[in-house]
Amino acid sequence: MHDPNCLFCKIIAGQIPSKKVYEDEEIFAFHDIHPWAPVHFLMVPKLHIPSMAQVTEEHAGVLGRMMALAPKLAMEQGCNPYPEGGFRVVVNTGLEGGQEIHHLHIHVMGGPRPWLKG
Ligand code: DGP
Repeated sequence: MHDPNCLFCKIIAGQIPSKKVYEDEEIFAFHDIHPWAPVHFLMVPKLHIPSMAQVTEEHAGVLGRMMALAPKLAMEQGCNPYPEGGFRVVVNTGLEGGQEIHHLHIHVMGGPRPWLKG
């Protein structure tokens, strides 16, 4: 289901360009336009779900697949292996949760941070 007014639906449809990281029948991943970390990409369900607040049991499959895929994509994008390396997974939800784009997305952020080395 596509929301014609949704920025991320337009990115999924290719109507707005993005740097694609991954795509399958249910999931799209692309680089964040304002990265907060050396590696920062977003994973979205192709289904337009506005936020985590609307998630129900019927979405468990796709959300589970997104979480299972995140480590593989993080490594492919340049995150270092656990435990010295790693990444953060963040889902901002609603105004008070810092959400700006109302299409559910997982931020995956990590990568080499020289200031952490002792
Ligand atoms: P959030 O605050 O959780 O809703 O984060 C939205 C993120 O989406 C933010 O980090 C910047 C990113 N973003 C906004 N517009 C675009 C865009 O047009 N293209 C890409 N690639 N990312 C975008």
